[in-house]
Amino acid sequence: MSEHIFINGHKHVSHQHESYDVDTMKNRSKEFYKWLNSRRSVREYSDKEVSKEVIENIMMSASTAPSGAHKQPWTFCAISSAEIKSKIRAAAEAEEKETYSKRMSDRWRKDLEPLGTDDNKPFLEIAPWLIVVFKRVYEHENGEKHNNYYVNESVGIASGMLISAIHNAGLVTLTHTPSPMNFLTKVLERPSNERPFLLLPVGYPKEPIYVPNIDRKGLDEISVFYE
Ligand code: IYR
Repeated sequence: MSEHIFINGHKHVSHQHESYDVDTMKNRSKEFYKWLNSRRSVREYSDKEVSKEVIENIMMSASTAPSGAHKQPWTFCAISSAEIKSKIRAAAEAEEKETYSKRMSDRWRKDLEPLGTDDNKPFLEIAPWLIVVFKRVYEHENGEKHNNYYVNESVGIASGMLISAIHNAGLVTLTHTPSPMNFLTKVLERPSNERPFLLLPVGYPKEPIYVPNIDRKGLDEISVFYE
């Protein structure tokens, strides 16, 4: 049995934390940054299969995220069914058609132009898996509704970890945000306490794959030090 103590009557278990010497820490942090910086959003996919076990591991990695009062207010729906993927594609494209033709400002359309996005979303059928992240706004407990805490923050962090886990598995994804997204609640028959948050295709990139030639902001643009 693991070593434990009680704090205010609540069990706390001993935690094994790994620390490093300064040089190792510098090296690890640099290597981790380089590895994360090699991730790119990919819009064109191969239909090559991805094992369900990999998807399960990826979702369990995301679910290690910190969350408000440890409520873990998320549900990850993993879809490989061709029938459901094509329903999602049809509904997403219908919304995106409206978005690109009517809802977007000229400025928004212009900002997206270098990224080459449009209302056509073939990846929703071609990628072997779609993961739809739902946020759980409240829970039902003894017939009562109890709101979860910091739901957007918690699910945003979990989604970031999901994207990193996909990258770690050697797969690619894209944060697709069809708007409005409520069609996903219907297609996936989710309960009323769940709201769609993000849709991520997961798979191998089409080969060869080309991505927009973008730069990421430098340290001086993203940070301020107070020493
Ligand atoms: N949701 C649309 C439009 C879109 C919006 C932004 I901001 C992007 O960075 C990319 C796309 C779509 O998924 O095409």
